[in-house]
Amino acid sequence: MSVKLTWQDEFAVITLDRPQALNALSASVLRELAQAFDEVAGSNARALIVTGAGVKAFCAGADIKELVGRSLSEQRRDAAYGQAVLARLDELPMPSVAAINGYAFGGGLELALACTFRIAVATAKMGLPEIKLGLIPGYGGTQRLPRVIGEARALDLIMSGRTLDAEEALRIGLVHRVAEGDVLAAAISNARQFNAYGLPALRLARDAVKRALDVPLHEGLKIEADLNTLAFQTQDALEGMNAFMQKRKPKFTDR
Ligand code: DAK
Repeated sequence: MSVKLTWQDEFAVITLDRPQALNALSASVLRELAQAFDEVAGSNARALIVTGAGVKAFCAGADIKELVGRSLSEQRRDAAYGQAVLARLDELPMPSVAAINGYAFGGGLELALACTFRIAVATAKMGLPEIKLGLIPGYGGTQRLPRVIGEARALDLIMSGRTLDAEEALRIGLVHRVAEGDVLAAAISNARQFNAYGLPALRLARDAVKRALDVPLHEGLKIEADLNTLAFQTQDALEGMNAFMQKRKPKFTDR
C-alpha cells in the first residue's frame, strides 16, 4: 500500500508513501487515494491532512513512467478518473489541509489545490511543469489554479512550467502559510482552530466561497442567501446565538 490512512487525535492523516518515485501518483495510488477519501468522508474526522512520506517530496506528480505509450482513449479515461478522485477530496464534508513537505509538482500540486488549505515547509518547491513534457495539467490544475491565484499568475506558471519556492507561493496566495518547523504539526494546528466551530457551518462557508468563482455575482448572492438560510436552520446556529445572548461559549454538535 502506498497510501496510509492514520489518525492523530481527531484528525485523519493521509500519507503518500512511495519514496522511491518521490510519491508520484500511479494509477494504483489514485485508486488507494479514492478509497481513503471515501473512508474519511464517512468518518467523524474533524479535518483531513494530506502529506508525503519523507522530507524530500510531497508528490512529484503523475507517474510519468506510466503515462508513456498509452492510447488517447486511455489517457482521456485516466484524466477523468484522476479529476474525479481529486473532486472527492475537494468535496469532503470536513476541511482538508495539504502539508507540503517538499516537492509538489504537476499532479502533486493539483492534489494540494484540491485541499481547502495549503501549508508548506520553507524548503518546498512547487510548480506545474507539464508544459516541459509537451503536456498540460490533467488533474484540475488549469481550473483550480486560476481560481486560487488569478488568471494572470496561473497563465505564467502553467505556460512557463517554472518552479516556485515557498516564499513566492505564500506571496501570491498559493499557500496559506509557511511552516517554520514540522509541517505536519503546523497543518494539524491549522486544522485544530476549526474544532471550535460546527462542521455544517464550515462546509456551507467553504461551499459558498467556492461557488463565488463559478457563477455571476447575482447568482452567487442568491447561493449565499440560500446557504445562509440553510445554516440558520441548524441546531448549531440556535446554540451559537443563544450562547451569545447568555454570554457563554457555544457547544456545537454538528447538527
Ligand atoms: N513519475 C515517476 N517517477 C518519478 C517522478 C514522476 N513524476 N518524479 C520522480 N520520479 C522518480 C525518478 O525517476 C527517480 O527514479 P529512479 O531513476 O531512481 O528509478 C526517483 O523518483 C528520484 O527522482 P530524481 O532522481 O529525479 O530526484 P532529484 O532529486 O534529482 O529530482 C525532481 C527531483 C522532483 C526535481 C525530479 O524528480 C523531477 O523533475 N521529477 C518530475 C517532476 C514532474 O515533471 N512531474 C510530473 C508533472 S506532469 C494526464 C494526467 C495527469 C497529468 C497529465 C496528463 N492524463 C491522464 C492525460 C499530469 C502530469 C504531471 O503531473
